[in-house]
Amino acid sequence: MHDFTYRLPQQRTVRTSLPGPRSSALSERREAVVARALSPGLPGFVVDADGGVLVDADGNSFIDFASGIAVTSVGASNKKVAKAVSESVTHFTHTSFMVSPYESYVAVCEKLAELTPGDHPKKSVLLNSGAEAVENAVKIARAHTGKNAVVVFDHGYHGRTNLTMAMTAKNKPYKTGFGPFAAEVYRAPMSYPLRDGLDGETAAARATKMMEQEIGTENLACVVIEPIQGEGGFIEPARGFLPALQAWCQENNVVFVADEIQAGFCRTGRWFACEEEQVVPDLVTMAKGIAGGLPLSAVTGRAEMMDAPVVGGLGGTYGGNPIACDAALAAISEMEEHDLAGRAREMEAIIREILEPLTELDTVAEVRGRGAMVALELVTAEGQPNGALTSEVAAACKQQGILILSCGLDGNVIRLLPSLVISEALLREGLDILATEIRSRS
Ligand code: PLZ
Repeated sequence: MHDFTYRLPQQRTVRTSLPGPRSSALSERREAVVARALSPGLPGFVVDADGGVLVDADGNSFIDFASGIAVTSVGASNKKVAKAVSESVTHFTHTSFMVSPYESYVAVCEKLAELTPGDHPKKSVLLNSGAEAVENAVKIARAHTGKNAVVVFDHGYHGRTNLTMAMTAKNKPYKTGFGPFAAEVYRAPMSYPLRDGLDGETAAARATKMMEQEIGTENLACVVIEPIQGEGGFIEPARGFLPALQAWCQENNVVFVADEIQAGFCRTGRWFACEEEQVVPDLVTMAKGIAGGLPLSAVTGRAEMMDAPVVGGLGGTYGGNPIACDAALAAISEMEEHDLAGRAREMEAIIREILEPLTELDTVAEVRGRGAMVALELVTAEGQPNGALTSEVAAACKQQGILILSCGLDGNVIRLLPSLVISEALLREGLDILATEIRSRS
């Protein structure tokens, strides 16, 4: 795997106890003025980041296996993105595309039409956050079909706004105390091979039967699914599940929406995760990796669906901000130039080489995922979800200077989301320590 040239040393260095004195002082200030609902995971305040490292206020350098939750795929201070952003701000920071248009917005939509699956005519709308993209996909599907109901899946995650809270499966912490939630959102059974043992077609038949019996296709506007679930536990449906669902949607005038917010933009070794099984969604929601860390999201889809909302029906003050659009064009060109999808596949080989032997342990039920989106599901000796072990392993890794995130409804999945430009040495070092921490507790 080839490495890049980096601005910061690509080294793990723990100089102080964690958090160090400067970060501890910053934590005290945080506790006084930041709502307690926001509780950061890293025991350090970040002052710099590049390639595969995060540097904190005390000079500790962490291996970053989180990438700001799958955002900084091209690196957190990618040179091309930094240059595009600096140039962009010297011209104009904002106009609101709805008021005074500019070229970069159109150029991003052209790029999305080219990159997203399928060769049909496509159009896009640009927004700020993932949740906003999902909300807009639902609006578009409703306007297009004239129907109301929305189907999502067990373990799914789609955001924290009111409609997307209803679409998100996990209650605590995302929904606790925040209801009532939006109506007409239904949850279908997901394909989860480790736990249900079903092949893709059978799992899809179970889901479509539920939709027919409990909702009725005449009421159903759209099915929204993450091709590989993110927050829900990196659950990869059995092969055949997504194609069968998509075919059923097509037969029943139901809009098939792929939520590629976490899995998209080269993360899984392809531009979009649903390409793995040649699934062509009607609408795709994107965010995170799209703009090298700048807040940008998008819905791209069939032109006739995207044009269903009335003129003026979609928008927002900041959506498709010019700085974020210039950053996206730079980030996408980095992905193309360095074949970061290919690099994600090479990363998967290294991750599997180091982590797959752990499945011989009773505590590691499965290594799953694709590209640089791979996870370990940890269980007890009795095969039950082991959230306690997962938190212990993640905490031990952090103390050694590796930022690792967990996920899953049971909090028992360790997920890896390294930057797609991390050096091979750093990737291996972080994985070796993770493997040692799991072995020492099994
Ligand atoms: N759809 C598939 O993964 C965001 C959320 C972290 P926003 N995932 C990280 C947290 O605790 O808030 C996500 C996603 C999928 C939608 C979203 C929502 O994207 O940009 O966070 O709104």
